[in-house]
Amino acid sequence: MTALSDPRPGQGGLPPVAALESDAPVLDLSGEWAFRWSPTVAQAPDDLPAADPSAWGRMPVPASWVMPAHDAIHPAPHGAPAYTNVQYPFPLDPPHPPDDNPVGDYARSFDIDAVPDRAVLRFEGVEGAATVWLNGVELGAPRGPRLPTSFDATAALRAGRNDLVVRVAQFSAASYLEDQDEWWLPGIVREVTLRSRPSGGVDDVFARVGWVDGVGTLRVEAVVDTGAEVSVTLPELGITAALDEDLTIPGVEPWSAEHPRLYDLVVATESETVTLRIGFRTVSVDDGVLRVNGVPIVLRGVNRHEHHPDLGRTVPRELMEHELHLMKQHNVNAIRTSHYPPHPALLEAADRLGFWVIDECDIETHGFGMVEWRRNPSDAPEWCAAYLDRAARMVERDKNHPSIILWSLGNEAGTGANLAAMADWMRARDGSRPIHYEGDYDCAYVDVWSRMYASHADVAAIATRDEPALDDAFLDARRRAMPFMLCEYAHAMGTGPGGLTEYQDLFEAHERLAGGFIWEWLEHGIRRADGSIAYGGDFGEVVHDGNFVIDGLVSADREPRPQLTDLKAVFAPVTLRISADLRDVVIESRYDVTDSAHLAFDWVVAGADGIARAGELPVPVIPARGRVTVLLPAECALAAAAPEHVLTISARLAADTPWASAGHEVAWGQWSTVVAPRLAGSPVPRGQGAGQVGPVRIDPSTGDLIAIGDAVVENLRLELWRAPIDNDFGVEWTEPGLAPLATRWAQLGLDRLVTRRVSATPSADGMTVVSRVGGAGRDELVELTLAWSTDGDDALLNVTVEPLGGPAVWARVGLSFSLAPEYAIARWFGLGPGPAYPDTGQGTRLGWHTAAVADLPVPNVRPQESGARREVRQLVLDGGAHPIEITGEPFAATVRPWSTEEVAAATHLAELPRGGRTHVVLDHAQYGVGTAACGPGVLP
Ligand code: IPT
Repeated sequence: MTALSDPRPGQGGLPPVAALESDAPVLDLSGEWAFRWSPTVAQAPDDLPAADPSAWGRMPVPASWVMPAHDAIHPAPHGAPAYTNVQYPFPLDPPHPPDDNPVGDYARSFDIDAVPDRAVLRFEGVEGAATVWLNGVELGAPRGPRLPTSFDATAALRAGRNDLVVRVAQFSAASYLEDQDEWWLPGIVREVTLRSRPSGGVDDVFARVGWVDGVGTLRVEAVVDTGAEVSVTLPELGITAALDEDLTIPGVEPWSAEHPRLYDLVVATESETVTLRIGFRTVSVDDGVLRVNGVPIVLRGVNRHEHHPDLGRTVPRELMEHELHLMKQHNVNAIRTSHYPPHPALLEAADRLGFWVIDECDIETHGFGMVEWRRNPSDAPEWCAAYLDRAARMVERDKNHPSIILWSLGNEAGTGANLAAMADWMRARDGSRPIHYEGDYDCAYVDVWSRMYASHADVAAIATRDEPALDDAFLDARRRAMPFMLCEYAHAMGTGPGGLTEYQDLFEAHERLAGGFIWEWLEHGIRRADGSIAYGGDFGEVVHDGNFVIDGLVSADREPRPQLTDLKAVFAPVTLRISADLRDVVIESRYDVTDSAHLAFDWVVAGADGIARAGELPVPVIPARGRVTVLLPAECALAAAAPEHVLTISARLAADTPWASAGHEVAWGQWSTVVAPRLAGSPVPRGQGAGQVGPVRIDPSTGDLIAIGDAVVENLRLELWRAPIDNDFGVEWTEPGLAPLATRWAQLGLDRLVTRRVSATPSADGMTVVSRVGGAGRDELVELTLAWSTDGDDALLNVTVEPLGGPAVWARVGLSFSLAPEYAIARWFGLGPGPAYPDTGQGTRLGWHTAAVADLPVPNVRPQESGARREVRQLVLDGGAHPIEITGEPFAATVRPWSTEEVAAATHLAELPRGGRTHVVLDHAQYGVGTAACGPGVLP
């Protein structure tokens, strides 16, 4: 097994070719295979390929073998997932893997009637170092988990039964190139197929497609077996061409992510027909701006990993299709395939549904950054062939996809000659797509400038080409002439990210800025036998990076998280601004390519009792990047102007699309007259005697709030803390000298405030209670004054919070208390239905909302503060003795079946206690959430 220390590419494979749809027969070998696991290479039986697999366990193919979900069909040990971000889980001793190197042996048999002219055994992706035997003949050794390897299987194949055996060692030299921030999940993770290759068949096609000045261009190159006659046709256009002929095709519609127009291209010989779906488009960098078909584009993107909570690295096609529909529904128009080429089906879907794609090569050596990049493979000659091999296998497989507008060399691999060599090779093979790689800070070998998590201020400077100069004047001038993008920004971990709107405003305002990609689309949780979701460390890993792998816009089960709703609003391709005087609405298009003909507009006026009036809003077709002012119909303006009403104008799909039905809301704008909503006027029983203030009962000696009506209230107190969100544990990139917020709050003792009652003084119509509050051992005291009074019907509470020491940063300024668990329903007028913090909640809207208290917090895999509703003017807590209604100046309400301390103490969702009281926090102010888990903190 010394080959495991070989830094060169895999052995025995055929030259890489495009993934083509052909009429030649294909046998899909997916399904349950025989499987045997050994904890180390040394302990793996030396009996392959002859071993009899009948006594082995079972394992699905494709899937990662370490997943707990396989326990049912493979009860014997089969290893466990391990999560590391930057650090490798083994010492940096390239090119050697460690001795603790688990092995998975796979076997299956299949029958064929006859051996075809030629046969290819194709592995779409094997994670780990594989050796492949067919009928006892060694075919070769694939490397590179997210790239295909094809073997010529003709000689080894026989009519009747065939035996296929694959040994996979989890670690090898190749692992040094696969240090992406994700779980280590070995296995045959993509399909295995046996493909018949007819003599005289079409082995490879490269359709070089462009669209220049309104005219399509096309040149079809092909690799054809034994020089057979080839026909090239575009049936829809009635065009027949020769190979290598440069065609210009007037009148074709261009392809774009907004209008993904595809044409069939048929390449045929006598023995085989392959069909491609091509799109006419040209990508360029002109005047420092990224353009497609001459038009500047804004990437509203997400980073997408391939992960499944039960299968590991394998994502079933229907689920992948569902993900892309979700993205389209949420106004996402771009995907960076972080950090490796995706399953080929994703690119087919991206062409069809319309996404701008950055296809990224399967290379990351991030862990060498922890040792100042010493011995980084990216700059060591013995690794060059592996880098070039991966570049070629990506470009050759994916070269025909119109959705791919940029090739990316990889992620976080430092700098070095091997990356430069990849860029040179890619340019020579396919000069039609600019090259991306974020790690090349000086942009010596890329065509676009890309950064991660840059602050708003940095992006603003770059927008106007005012970035600090590089030392090298030539490189500086070159980089200054490039477009800019954020290949990662806004880390969507836990409660957050904040600051999306401010980034988007910059992207929309400056042509140099080509937009960016949120980190990241998907959480990588793994389901355990008890159904709970695991993160790093939960499988006993010695080194791991905890829950840093749980940072997505959707859960591992693809449930949208609140940040996806917010992102939809921020990414909206049209904006609607209703004038203060209800005269008109200004509608602005952020489409780069298409006009608004596919949209229909309507208006709704709603009040506390539901919809009052609604109608259509005729809007003229708005050209791409255009704007119209539309007068509001009298009926609409009149209804909206009535007291206590909210007007919402929506832009919706006028017709069905492949990803959403007609009526799907794309964007909206609001306008409202509601200042203080009508009180519900529910009668609250009230007692008599000392300490009774309207419906509220206060202990006359201590000043403690005892009850509201018949509802017992416990522990009314000042709250300055929150259960730290993931961002509160991060060091802000913009202020690296500052400790994380969670540390600063703990130093102040905000998580363990101690109260001293100073006075409880009766007043004419109530009582005034003064307390001093502070953290044990600290002198940053706060004086809290609760002045209770009544207007006869209601209890009025005037709260004064005065800091006596300082300065200090607080998570919030609020009051909390708890009620009996029967108070399990919340109704409010304010922003909703989802949560909002000062720098999030762009997707929430003003209105009357209802939710179960249990549904208000976000079910974060690692519990943390979540679920605040903002701009609340009226909150009704219901389900108990009688409704309790709270009104006031707009406040934030956090209502949950746990206390702040209980949320903070839990490390996993299942640890949160059940059946506890209903805890209510009413905030006058809250700290924002920012994105400091990875990136800048909260904007001032
Ligand atoms: C950046 C990585 O590219 C990405 O894979 C992920 O780890 C992300 O951070 C954080 O979740 S690298 C980091 C040093 C900015």
